[in-house]
Amino acid sequence: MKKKAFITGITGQDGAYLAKFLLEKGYTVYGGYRRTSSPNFWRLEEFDLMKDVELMEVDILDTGNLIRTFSKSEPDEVYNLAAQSFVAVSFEKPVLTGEITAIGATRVLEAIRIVNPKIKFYQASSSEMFGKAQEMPQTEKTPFYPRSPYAVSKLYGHWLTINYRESFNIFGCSGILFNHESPIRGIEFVTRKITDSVARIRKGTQEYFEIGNIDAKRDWGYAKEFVEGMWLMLQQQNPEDYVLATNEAHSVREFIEHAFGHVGVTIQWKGKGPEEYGVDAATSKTRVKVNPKFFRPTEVEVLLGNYEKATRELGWKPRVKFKELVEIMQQRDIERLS
Ligand code: NAP
Ligand code: F7E
Repeated sequence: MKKKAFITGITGQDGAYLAKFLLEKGYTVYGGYRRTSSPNFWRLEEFDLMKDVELMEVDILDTGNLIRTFSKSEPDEVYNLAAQSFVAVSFEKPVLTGEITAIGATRVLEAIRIVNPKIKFYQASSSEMFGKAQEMPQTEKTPFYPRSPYAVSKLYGHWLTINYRESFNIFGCSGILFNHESPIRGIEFVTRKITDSVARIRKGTQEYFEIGNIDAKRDWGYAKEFVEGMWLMLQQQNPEDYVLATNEAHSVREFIEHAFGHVGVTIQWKGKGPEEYGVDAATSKTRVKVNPKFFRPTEVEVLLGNYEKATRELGWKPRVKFKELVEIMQQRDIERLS
């Protein structure tokens, strides 16, 4: 019998990669999308998955909707990827972020508990839960210190997954995933914002772009590899939580330098703090400007993940590291414009 998986958040970055991965494993894949006035399937189209994924309209704000959806699709595994996932927006929409990202996970777990508590459950937890990091690098045992309404909401979903595992014996795993990026990353996240802007500057259709805190450091991995880790967690004997990361931290500044480096431009930094800007060393044209409007009320300065447990127990490890990731993303954005 073919295994069946249900993915909430099918229209997002990880939804597309996970759907592709599970289809290749021979799963029947159901994808939950929320109703919007215009279709939002560009990632599934880019991966040519529209004909293979069984799309079902489901909103994680609505428990009854989830119950009916799981009753109809009868999944063996549910991957809860749906979230209001943009940290910056969570400061402006904390209630909505909580409804979707925290209580949304509760609704999905409740639907599983009611429809079939044997369904295996993956919760998309986040390195943002470490926030003001209490140790370097961070492991599954590092104390949490969330720094945004998004991170607080993810922490709620994280602990609820553990609670449903302990209270109701639900096979629930939390993947504490560090930033993972790809050519289909949302354009508002810093990596894709940079590679898209650099491609436009190269083409001559954009002069410069504006950026926030360029000294923030992240542990950036490749989304295509991280979705395999999600699946591996649900194939184990016992449900547990795992960190997926690359164990390398790089700054936004370095990301900008490498992205421009890929198109043959050397960036020279001038000025300080909110006045800082980057010029093309060959032409002296300004290509990047810091704009404090992109600063966050509370920042996560540096995240660095230790993925030893995932390697030991799942056999998972990242292959694509920082420089290759920047190149993959930059190259795709150049191709998109040509
Ligand atoms: P993403 O691209 O922002 O995708 C989020 C998905 O959630 C989209 O499909 C979105 O639908 C959907 N969604 C939002 N509100 C919904 C609702 N009320 N009902 C149903 N669906 C809803 O995020 P991602 O990068 O793929 O990340 C996947 C998950 O992993 C998220 O939970 C994220 O918080 C978490 N995570 C991501 C990272 C990372 O670095 N990418 C790291 C750790 C954890 P629309 O397309 O309609 O907006
Ligand atoms: O910011 C800084 C910003 O928005 C990264 C989500 O997938 O990963 C993601 O959250 C860093 C921050 O991602 C700009 O201040 C500077 O320090 O790309 P980001 P994020 O906040 O790390 C985690 C693991 C998730 O779980 C989330 O769902 O870059 N930064 N200048 C900027 N960030 C943005 N977006 N735009 C800027 O102009």
